[in-house]
Parts: sequence; C-alpha cells; structure tokens
Amino acid sequence: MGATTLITVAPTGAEADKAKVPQLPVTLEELVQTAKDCEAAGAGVIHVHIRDEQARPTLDPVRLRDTVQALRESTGLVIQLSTGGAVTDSFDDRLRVLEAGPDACSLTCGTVNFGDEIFANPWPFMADLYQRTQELQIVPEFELFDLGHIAALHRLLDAYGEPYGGRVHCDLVMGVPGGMPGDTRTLVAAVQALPEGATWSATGIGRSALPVMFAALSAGGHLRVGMEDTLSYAKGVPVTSNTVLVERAAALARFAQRPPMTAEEARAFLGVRP
Ligand code: KMH
Ligand code: ZN
Repeated sequence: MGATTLITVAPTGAEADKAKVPQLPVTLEELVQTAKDCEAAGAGVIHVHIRDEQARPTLDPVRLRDTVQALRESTGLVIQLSTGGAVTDSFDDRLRVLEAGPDACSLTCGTVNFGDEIFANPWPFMADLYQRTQELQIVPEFELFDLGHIAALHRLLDAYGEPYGGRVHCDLVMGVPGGMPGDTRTLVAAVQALPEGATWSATGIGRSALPVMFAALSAGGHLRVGMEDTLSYAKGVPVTSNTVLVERAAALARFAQRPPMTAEEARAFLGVRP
C-alpha cells in the first residue's frame, strides 16, 4: 500500500449554536447519518462531542454510551470521544468520558486561551487522563493548540511511557484565538518539535482551514476537518454539511497522491483494540 491520509471528521464541537447553524448535527440520528455519510466520503475517524435535548453541549454518561454504541452499530469509523468537552466542563466529568467505552479519545496537552475563555488542561489532569487511557486500552490523540503543548507531550511520554496502540499520534489545532496561528511556518515549527516517530494531523480553525490543510498535505501530515473547526467552506460561503468538508479533504488527499485511509485501515494505523 502506498502512502495514505487519515481523515478525521469533527462534526459538532461544543461551541457552535444549532439555532444559528441548523446543519450542525446535534441529535443522535443526525450524528449517525453524518458519520455514515462522512465514512463513505473518506473519513476514518470521528471526533465526537454530544449535545442534550436543547442542543447544549453535555458529557452525560448515558448519552455518551448510547452514542458510542449507535456509532459502532452503524459505521466502522474509529470512535474518538472528546475529553475536552466545553470550557465549562469539570475535570471529573471529562475523565468520566472514558467510561463510555470509545476506541480513542482526545487528550489536550496544556492550557490555552480560547477566545475570551480558558481551556484548562493542567498537568495533574493530563497525567490522570493519560494513565486512564493506558489502563482502559483507549488510543489517545494528543491535541496540540500551542508550541508549549509539545513540551508537555514530551514530559508526559517521559513520565508514563508509550500510549495504548503503540503510536504517538497528534493533532495540531491551529488558528484558535489564543493558540498557535494557522500558517505554514508555525506548522513546520510544530512538526519539527514532535517526538521522534510521531504521526500527526492538522486542522485550521475558521479561515485557516484551507491553508492548514494544504500545509499539512505538503508536509506529509494527516487531516482533520469538520463543523467543529470551521463553518465556512470558502470566503462568504457557509458550510452546508460535514460531508462536503470530508469530500474536499479526500479530493485534495487524492490529488496529493495520498488517498484517504478506509476506516479499517485507520483502526490498524492507530492500533485500536480489537
Ligand atoms: N471544545 C473545546 C473547549 C477536544 O475536543 O478535546 C475543546 C475541544 C478539544 O474541543
Ligand atoms: Zn473537540
């Protein structure tokens, strides 16, 4: 098999307002349909945030478990639950996410200004979360919003050893107001600082989505796209669905001679438990 591209879709997030963005998948039915469509379009991983009956972000354990089960029954996608949640979620609730039995989870490697708010990830929380992923055989994806987060990732690996799955896989989240900018020179600096042998994807928030996607493909990285990260398809053109974002990423990956991994290939690549 030649080189391929892992495409992660992040369809919902915790921030966008369903009342303003009706296409945002917030119900279980909408999420499952989105997952199926995005898998068919070339996604291998789904990064999941869920919403309650009023479309507000929630980490309700029963709802999370039902979501994991429904996604497992209807797709082959690697199910990566967000442990970032919303900026208002408690550390205990964020740790409890792992009990819903996902294949994988996000693990943010440090605190960052997040617009006008703070996304808190102090060392003791990161360390607890990381050790829980090892115990529960959940593949962590290290979310890096800033260059300093890469130093914290090195510290985590030095302190607690390799992740479940055997691969250090990171996601550069670029262009958050308060985090690292979404441009090529920052992406190159981040990639150079990663641990030896690490693999990585990148996503650009808002208007940095396309520049980051091109930079990531040219630097040999993988891609994350979705309505969690951008609500614009192009300047002045709102996103109509997550599927169109995955379709565009898949087309660019094919163009770069690195076609999308299937969900099955993504499972093997990340070392997801059978
Ligand atoms: N919603 C953000 C505060 C993650 O999913 O792990 C955090 C976030 C990161 O989305
Ligand atoms: Zn997220």
